[in-house]
Amino acid sequence: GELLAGKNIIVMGVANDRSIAWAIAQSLAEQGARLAFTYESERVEGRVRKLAETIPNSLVLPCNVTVDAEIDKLADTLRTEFGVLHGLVHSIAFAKAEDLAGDFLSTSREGFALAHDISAYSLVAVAQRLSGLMTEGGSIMTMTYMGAERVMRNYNVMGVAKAALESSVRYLANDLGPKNIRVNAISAGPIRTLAAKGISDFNSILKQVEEKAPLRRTTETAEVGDTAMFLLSHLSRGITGEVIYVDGGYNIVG
Ligand code: 0WD
Repeated sequence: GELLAGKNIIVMGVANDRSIAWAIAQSLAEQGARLAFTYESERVEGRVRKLAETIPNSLVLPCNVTVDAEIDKLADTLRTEFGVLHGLVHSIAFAKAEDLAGDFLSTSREGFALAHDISAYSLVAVAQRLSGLMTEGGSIMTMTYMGAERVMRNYNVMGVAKAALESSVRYLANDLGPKNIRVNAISAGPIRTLAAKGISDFNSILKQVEEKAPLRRTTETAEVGDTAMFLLSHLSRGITGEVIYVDGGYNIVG
């Protein structure tokens, strides 16, 4: 069956075919959703367009989440093209490479602000402008990591930004619940993507998961995609303000 037939969903954060957002898009398209993709800049536009071409009837729109005017324009375009919006996938994060290695202690004011702007505030900024299009209720989801809750080597400022993101999920869920708009996060196990390239010593992180996670293997993007599909569908209608782990159970062990 098609769990998302007639649903219009925006997917933010596809950079290439390894992006978690791309796996999410495929799970959503399989269930009949109509998709709009956004890209950060011309740097990734070509790749996003090429991928989107494989999904019939999808849209591709610019949106650098650090620029309010671009989010405003996105909202206008979606109002024209979709009318009603049912879902929003936020799969965006960024920190300077120098802030993803060594000590957290040495984080600069600027690096801290940048990581929080792109990785946490952007969820608030897009929810603020796009939730108004969710006139039939809706589901918003974002991507987080266990480094929000526990100290993980090299994750540093991104862990602090993810903590802000997870807390933002709860406050947004409370604000938007009366409109039947749900807000949740998936906390994924480590996956080798472009963003992961920024984390030093990522290989040893993957190896630890293979050894210790109850499922004894690392997380695949398709597994995240299917959980995201569940969160965007009516099957999850009782769930909001939650962080759901898709990590092979790693978070429950040592
Ligand atoms: O192990 C992992 N890969 C995990 C990732 C484990 C748990 C969570 N996550 C999270 C990430 O923190 C992020 O929030 O999942 C989300 C998606 O990350 P990804 O799929 O691993 O990485 P990637 O394919 O690089 O997508 C993130 C994209 C950016 O990619 P690049 O690498 O080009 O910076 O976020 C987008 C951009 O496309 N992005 C922006 N989009 C709009 N405006 C901006 C911006 N200013 N900055 C980055």
